[in-house]
Amino acid sequence: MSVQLTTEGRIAIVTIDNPPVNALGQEVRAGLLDAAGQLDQMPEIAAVIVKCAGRSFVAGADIREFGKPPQPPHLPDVLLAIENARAPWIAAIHGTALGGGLELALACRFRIADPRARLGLPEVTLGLIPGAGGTVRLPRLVAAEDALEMIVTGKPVNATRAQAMGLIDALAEGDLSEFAKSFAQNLPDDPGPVLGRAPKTPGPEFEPRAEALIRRARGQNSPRAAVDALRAALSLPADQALARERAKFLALRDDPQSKALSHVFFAERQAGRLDRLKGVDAPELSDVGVVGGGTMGAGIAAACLLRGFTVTLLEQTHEAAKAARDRVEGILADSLTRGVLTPRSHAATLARFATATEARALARADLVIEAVFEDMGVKREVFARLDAACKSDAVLASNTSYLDINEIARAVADPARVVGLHFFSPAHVMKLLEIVVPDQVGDRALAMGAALAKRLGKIAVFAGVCDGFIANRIMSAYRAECERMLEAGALPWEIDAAMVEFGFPMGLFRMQDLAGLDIAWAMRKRRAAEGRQPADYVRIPDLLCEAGRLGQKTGRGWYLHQDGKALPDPEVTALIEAESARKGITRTRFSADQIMNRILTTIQAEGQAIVDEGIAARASDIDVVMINAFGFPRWSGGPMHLHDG
Ligand code: 3H9
Repeated sequence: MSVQLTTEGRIAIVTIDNPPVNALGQEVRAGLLDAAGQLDQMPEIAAVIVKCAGRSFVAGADIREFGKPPQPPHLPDVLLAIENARAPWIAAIHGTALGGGLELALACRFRIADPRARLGLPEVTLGLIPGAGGTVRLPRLVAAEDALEMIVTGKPVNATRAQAMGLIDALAEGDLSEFAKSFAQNLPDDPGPVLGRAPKTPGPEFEPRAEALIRRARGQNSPRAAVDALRAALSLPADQALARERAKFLALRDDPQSKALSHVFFAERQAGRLDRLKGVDAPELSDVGVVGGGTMGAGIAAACLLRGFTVTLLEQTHEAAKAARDRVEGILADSLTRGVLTPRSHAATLARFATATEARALARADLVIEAVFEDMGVKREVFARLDAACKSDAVLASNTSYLDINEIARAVADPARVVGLHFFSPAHVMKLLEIVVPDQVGDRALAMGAALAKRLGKIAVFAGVCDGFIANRIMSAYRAECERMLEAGALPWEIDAAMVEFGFPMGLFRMQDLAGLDIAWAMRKRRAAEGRQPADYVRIPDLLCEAGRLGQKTGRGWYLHQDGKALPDPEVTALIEAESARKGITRTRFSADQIMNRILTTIQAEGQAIVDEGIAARASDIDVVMINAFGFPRWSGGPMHLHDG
């Protein structure tokens, strides 16, 4: 039984127990409706507390039911029964109250929460809008602008903010269940059902903000629908607004975007799982070492510090250590400015950070992440030093983005403790972590990688060893295809415009200008020296670099950068056209569709090859990587989902 009804004197307690996250599946909905019906027949009951067993309040509708024929009772009907119940219901919230879970709480007469709770309506992130009264009830409790933010961005708020907004009535002091009982015994005056109240009047900033949020969502449908539903809630009688909301919700549930986003939701959770790790406990992890304090190493150190680890950063000289410290402190200062850290937690975070120049400073580290220059000799030398200096069960990880980790692992006595942890820059911001699986790696090292990803709040994807692993290998393939299109007749800004229109936040060439063209240039030179240049090699990027055009930092790259704008540059057009002529290629125009077709076909073919070779465990891992590493539009479901969808 996933819903239990008990009584204590004049108080009834309805407990939802549906692991893992108390989703509102059919059995829970039926249980709640049944409880509401029974309670209406119990005149001795003066108040009803609804709470959850386990780690969280209700996390929403059961996403696994999406795509199946809906089974009654439907959530809106269950919530109306609760809202109109004879005795007032009180939601006692701990963990997260999300989506349908928050809608359940909104249908209650009162809401109280554990101070650590989080409340949100994340339906837009699944291509939906709240479908059980969320858009109608929320603006009857909180300011229209606050409702707009919550419903259209999908971002949850913490309990303190929720109380300040008027979303919850009280923060629990001490044990939530006990607090709920005492709240129920001393109920405030009954404010009546939420639907019976007038919606808040939007201020002048409501409409401009709504339009800005719609523009920001670009190709995604649900944010616009969410704004429309909220506008209806603010202007129509409640019953009509509820009907509007429901119709929009049902239409969106059948929209390919919501199917795609549900696919991504489950794909992201699956990508970080490996059969061989079933039953393997997460190793102890509190002390992290980082070797190399450049942009990547400093970002990794900051990411670890921000999530509570003790971090020691190793550099070669005192000057380099000082520069690394400055970088890390810069990131932490920025986190303080943005309110991620309070002055107190900022000081505590700094206190957990040390720099060093001797490897023995890493003797206590549970995990050491190497982020030094991409050179096999340098990396092997670092690993040999770590092997001698670190405790024998420390896991040693390399952040290499394309070197052979098997060869790096051979530099230590026990290769079982070497794993790849490939972060994306900036490491404290980007969500993806590729956990690279060398041939001789042990379960403990892999479990350490998975544990780190979880603690850092990152999305982990396991990848086999190959040149570029999953992300950079696909990136190399479609970059080469884009370069071939340049030779064949397209221009960089045409390719970028096609990608942006498709839904990427930025085109490939604009992104390269931002990152700088010199790193890839150095890599190409190294490959050429190793005789690894393909027959159809395109020289255009090299010609740009040779002309001193290294991207935004030199004011010129694929674009001309002037006054903060990236402008098409006739010099680049001339350079590209000259190269086509030199190769005897007759240039033809490409439409945006043709450009995207070629990019997608290349990504899908490379993705399939990666799956076929066993580098990725499943096609959906490719989707997770493309979305989280390169901004492939999430609402498309990713390249492989698009192909099979
Ligand atoms: C909605 O509510 C629509 C309504 O407005 C209208 C109705 C009419 N359903 O993420 P985790 C599973 S739309 C089914 O690893 P965490 C998840 O797959 C919904 N399953 O843990 C995983 O299973 P497994 C709006 C769900 O602690 C396990 O729970 N709600 C659901 O890092 C643990 O998940 C949302 O969008 C679900 N709703 O994070 C909330 N949620 O172990 C979506 C989770 O078998 N959920 N599972 O792989 C979340 O944001 C996070 O899961 C949560 C926990 C924060 C709750």
